[in-house]
Amino acid sequence: MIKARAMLGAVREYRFLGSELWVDCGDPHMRVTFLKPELVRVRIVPGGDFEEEHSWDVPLADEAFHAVEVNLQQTQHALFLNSAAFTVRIDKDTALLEMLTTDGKSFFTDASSPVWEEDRYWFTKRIENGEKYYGFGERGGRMEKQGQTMKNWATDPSEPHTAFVDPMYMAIPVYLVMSQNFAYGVYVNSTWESTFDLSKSGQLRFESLGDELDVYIAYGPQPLDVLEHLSELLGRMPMPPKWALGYHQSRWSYGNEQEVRKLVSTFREKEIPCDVIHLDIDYMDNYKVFTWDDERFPTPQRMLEDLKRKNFRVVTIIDPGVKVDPNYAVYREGMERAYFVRDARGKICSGYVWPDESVFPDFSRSEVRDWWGDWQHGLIEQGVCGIWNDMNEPTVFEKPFSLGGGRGGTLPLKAEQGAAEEVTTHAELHNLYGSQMAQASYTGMRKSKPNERAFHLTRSGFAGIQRWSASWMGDNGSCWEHLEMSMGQLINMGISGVPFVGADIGGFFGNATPELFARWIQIGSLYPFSRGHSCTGTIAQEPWQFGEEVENIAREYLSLRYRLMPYLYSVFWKASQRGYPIWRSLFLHYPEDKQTAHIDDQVLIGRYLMAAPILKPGQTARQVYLPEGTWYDWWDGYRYEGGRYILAEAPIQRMPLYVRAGAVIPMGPAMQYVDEKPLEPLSLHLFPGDKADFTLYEDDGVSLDYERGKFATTRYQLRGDDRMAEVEIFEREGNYEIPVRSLHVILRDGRHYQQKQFVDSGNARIVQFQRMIGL
Ligand code: MIG
Repeated sequence: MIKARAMLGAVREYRFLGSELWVDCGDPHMRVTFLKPELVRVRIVPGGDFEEEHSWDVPLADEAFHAVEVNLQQTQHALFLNSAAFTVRIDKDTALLEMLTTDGKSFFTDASSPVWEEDRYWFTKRIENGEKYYGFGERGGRMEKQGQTMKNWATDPSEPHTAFVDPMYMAIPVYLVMSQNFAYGVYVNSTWESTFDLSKSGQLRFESLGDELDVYIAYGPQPLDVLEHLSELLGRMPMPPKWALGYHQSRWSYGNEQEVRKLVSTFREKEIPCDVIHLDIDYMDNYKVFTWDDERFPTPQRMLEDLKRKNFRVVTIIDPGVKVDPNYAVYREGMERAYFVRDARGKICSGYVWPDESVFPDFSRSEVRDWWGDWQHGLIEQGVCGIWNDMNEPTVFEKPFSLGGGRGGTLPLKAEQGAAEEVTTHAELHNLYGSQMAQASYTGMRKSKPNERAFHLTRSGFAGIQRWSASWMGDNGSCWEHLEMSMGQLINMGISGVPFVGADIGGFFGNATPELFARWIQIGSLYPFSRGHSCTGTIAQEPWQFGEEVENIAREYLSLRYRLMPYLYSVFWKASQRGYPIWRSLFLHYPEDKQTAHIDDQVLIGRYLMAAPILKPGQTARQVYLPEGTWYDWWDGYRYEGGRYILAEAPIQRMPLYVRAGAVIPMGPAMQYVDEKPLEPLSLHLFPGDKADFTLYEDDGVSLDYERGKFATTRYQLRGDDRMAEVEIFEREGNYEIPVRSLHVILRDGRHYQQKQFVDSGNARIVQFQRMIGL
């Protein structure tokens, strides 16, 4: 029997301070604080010694929220803390917690008392009938997570990604629950190693190292409302530079300047749209960060300028490991200033990564982050446009790679990190290492170019990583299972607060077949972050490497991405404003439709567009679920009644794609790179049916002026009935100047297209069409 150090007892005393309730329940003390009517924070700690704030805290401080009115009621058995949105009930005999909706449904209810035992604590929550569990950050396996045990510990998994791979690179203790007729979400504020255990039916168990149980619960009732509240707490993605929404091409590695120049000219010759080239580790001199190999890349600045002139941006990889080499300035400086992580006895922690023996900056200290940003400045000055952080779990090996590397691990858990006044162990900050490195890098770029948006990509990160970075799902493989896995993975990342995500198109390890690549680029062209990448030693996987047919497919789907840019960019804006995912599971928009609960082989891109990619070899048709309502086939306009499965034809050239009846999708001309041409014409594709409301967002795409209000929004409202369809175009708002342009309003009424043309000078107008339904 485990002897508990502490458990909850009866409520002995309580104090109510307006929006916060303090409860003494035996040894542990509890604080329940409403930050918004829909967001509550519950902290419980033995002895009642609540933690001070840390500089590295992820959630927004309580003081940043406006105080909310809550009222306290009590009965003989319980205390009830009521906000306008929901109630927290504390049982007087046991101090167990129950959350209640206004119509009395329970959620996030203790199954038993939390327990504190030695260096850890755990809590258990009842899983109510019919609940479904999503999110939990970056995982393998299916979208809905009951039955799984999921560890939060940033790791480079040594085994291939399967349904069982766990943990992975990111640690994001955030989840969303769909209950009977409402949704709620949870963020557990622990950076320590922790585990969500859903293996026992009817119960969620969370166990973490550390002492203070600190958990935030957001109530919907709609799932998107939950994501909005959680993202207010954990932060949202800033608008990325628009070019970062273009296609990215990477491989390990484009080895020299000629190869890169050839690569970019091939994209343009073949008219395959592309904006960004990634340089993997071999551009560096002996893998020393912030250097160039001067044989492979003798004139980086000139190369970067030329590429920029051709409208290609370059992103370079930067790993955290700094090569131990007294002749290397980054190492020397970091040593002199004591910026590298040390163990408790003051010895620098070194280990083996690409540069051989390396040391690791302590990114939890602000002066170290600034220093790193300053080193990065050189690359930015030379013309590098974005930074890609890899190995930042951090992953550290036992032996030199020339001797096989030995076991992959991380820094010693007892190593010390943090500023002098808040020194703690690596064990506590490990999960933040990737986020803090991304923060250093992102902030550094912002400092280097004060009025430019920064693009950063990271492999590791913690909750809130979206404030600094896009992320990709690490080392997948060129196999159908991984194409399929990317769907649920990216959907769950969005639910966990990280909207700008992608997986390596074509697969990293191994070699894609033409068919696999074709199917992958079809859906990959609609990934929020769309990048092809491939491991060293594999076949070339650029879009033209698989023959003409596949090349044409890549061109067609990437061109579609670029034509959809006005729509996509507006969906990104929603993500930055509200924290809504870009890639959305069907249940986020159809929470009442229980069929959608497990569908992770289809995805909504924004509100209106639904992709149903082919994820199996040899398939030329698939089952597609159409939620309630009417749907149009994107390609041929065929109209379907939803609330049922259909069989979709999908010859190799075709990825099934649908639009909700009741959609406004703004599109632009095809382009070779983002903003190659003005939005001329702006095409407004209308799909009549239900009412639709869409706001087009426009700004200069590169500067931070939008933060000071320099942007334009245009609201469109579609309505009508079986006989007519009408779109109301509201007057353009905001103070970003848009030249007069032509506007094509296109009614896509099933197979019938009707088009009307106007001059668009931002004025309001109503455009009407007679429908030809049934003709
Ligand atoms: O030890 O930089 O996930 O994208 O190409 C492998 C080389 C290190 C792992 C990354 C991958 C990258 C590779 N890196």
